[in-house]
Amino acid sequence: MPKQTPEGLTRSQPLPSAGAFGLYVDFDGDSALPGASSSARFWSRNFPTEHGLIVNREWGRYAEASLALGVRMALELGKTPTMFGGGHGNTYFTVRELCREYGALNLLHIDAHHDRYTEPRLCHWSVMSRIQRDLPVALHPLGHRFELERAEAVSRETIQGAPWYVSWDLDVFPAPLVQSVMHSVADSRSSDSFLVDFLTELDRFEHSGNVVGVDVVEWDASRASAEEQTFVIEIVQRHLERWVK
Ligand SMILES: [Mn+2]
Repeated sequence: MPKQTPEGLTRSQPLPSAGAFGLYVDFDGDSALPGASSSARFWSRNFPTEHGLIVNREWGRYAEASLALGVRMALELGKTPTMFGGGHGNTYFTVRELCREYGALNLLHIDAHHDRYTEPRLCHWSVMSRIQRDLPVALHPLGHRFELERAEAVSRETIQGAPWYVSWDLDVFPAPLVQSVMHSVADSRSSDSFLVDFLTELDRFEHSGNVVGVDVVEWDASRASAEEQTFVIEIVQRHLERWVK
């Protein structure tokens, strides 16, 4: 077990979670994250699901439509679309499709970056602005700490009765916990106290049975050390088990 891993964060069984529909994204969109292509294999190996879809970069401009298709396939099977890998811009397409289904969403946005710059129209650093402008979504930031003064304003108001979507950018973790990201953001706390605070904050957002979509994005598994890979698997699994029934 990695030394940074706090007590109690142990791996039980890998997914499949019976309720998850895996969208394994071999498509980093605009994030230019080196090695994102091998991350799809990493995710599908470590988080296998009974039903799922690998979204290949060869699909080019159809990749985005295929994300919406994957969400639709998940809904038809009564499962929770769970997107692994790729750039954060892809979140726009899963969230948009889920809004069509549920009318509105509360979105828990876990990230070191706010992703609420207003330009360009849609990329991995403007995706949450775009979502907020186009879609009936309330954003709930968690872990944001980079250039907050440049973030488009957000309403923390929860949309009553709307289900939740969890979007988890793995660069929320400072090095040395997670380093294989495009733009790591330092944190003044030690790794241990960051984790304690982070897990406490995350625990405040428990909406059992009410999470209708999840993504885990912006990480290059192929560059990560074995220790970092283990950390990511354990912490992601621990929370997917709660969110995806
Ligand atoms: Mn992000």
